Amino acid sequence: MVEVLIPVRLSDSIVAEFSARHIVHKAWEAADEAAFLAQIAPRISAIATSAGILANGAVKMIDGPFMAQFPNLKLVANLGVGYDTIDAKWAAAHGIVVTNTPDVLTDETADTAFGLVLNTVRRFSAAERYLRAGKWLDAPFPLTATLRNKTMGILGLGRIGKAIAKRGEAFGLHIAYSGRSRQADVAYPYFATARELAAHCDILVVAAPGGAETRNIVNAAVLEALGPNGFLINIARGSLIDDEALIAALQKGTIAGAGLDVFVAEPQVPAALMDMEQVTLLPHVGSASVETREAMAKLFIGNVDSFAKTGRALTPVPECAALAGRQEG
Ligand code: 8YV
Repeated sequence: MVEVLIPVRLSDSIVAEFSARHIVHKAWEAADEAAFLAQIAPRISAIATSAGILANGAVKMIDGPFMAQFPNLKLVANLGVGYDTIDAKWAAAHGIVVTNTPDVLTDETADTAFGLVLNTVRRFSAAERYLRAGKWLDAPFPLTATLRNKTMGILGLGRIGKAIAKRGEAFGLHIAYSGRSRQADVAYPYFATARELAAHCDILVVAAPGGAETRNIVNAAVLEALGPNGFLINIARGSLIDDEALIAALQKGTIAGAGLDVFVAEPQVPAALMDMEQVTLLPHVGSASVETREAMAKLFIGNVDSFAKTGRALTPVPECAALAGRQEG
């Protein structure tokens, strides 16, 4: 049993699971968060969090100053594979292991990405709106673009990127990729920059981690390179795309369309995107099936349980892998 701080509102079932085995402190319920944290700080050895949105619309950042409040903190467990709200480098440098929930959501998220690809290129949502509005009675829905003979460029060929590529291959798409470095065991053509990849492909799928390194990596120049027949799909984080540039590109026809599951200030979605027929918008549902969210919750809680029992976490993030290996078993 450990004392766990939960800074953001998590589902009742997850909080109940934690409470059954640990002492849980629900920071989101405190009227005065600072006073609440000051009172319990020395007792906290684990934080269980997610890229959760607070009541005021802000995202809870687990950064150095936040973690530094807890002198005995050893673990920050994240519900989700993306941990851009946690400063993992700072944590590793201060003996704190960060964990995430990889693998269990890979296929679900890749399915969602591919659903967005199909939906955006073939305009299925727009076609359904057309039918429901009774317009089919007047005329057939306009012909759309196709996936035939197209190239899908994947920006960020990690676990999820590779699963998207596999789906693309099954649909007969050519695959290319860009990322921090060329991968020795991958035969797809590699492009060193997002711009070069965009110039080479018809459908640019963003699947790289969020954070400072990738902020606005898809900018006006990348969209220009993608071109008037190109589609942009984002399944990663809103922060990777320069929103203003994207809206301008869609308005001017610099690109053909976009499929977006994530947004910079979600759940807020830029008003300009809302009325665009060439855009598919999803409310961050990449991993949101019952089974996958259960598997994520199990691994999330499992990391805290394992740490409490053995001193070792199950799935430390790469920044903390060496540190996790040195933890007392
Ligand atoms: C979740 C995600 O929506 O895993 C991620 O990084 O973005 C999603 O699976 C998020 O973690 C909130 O639970």
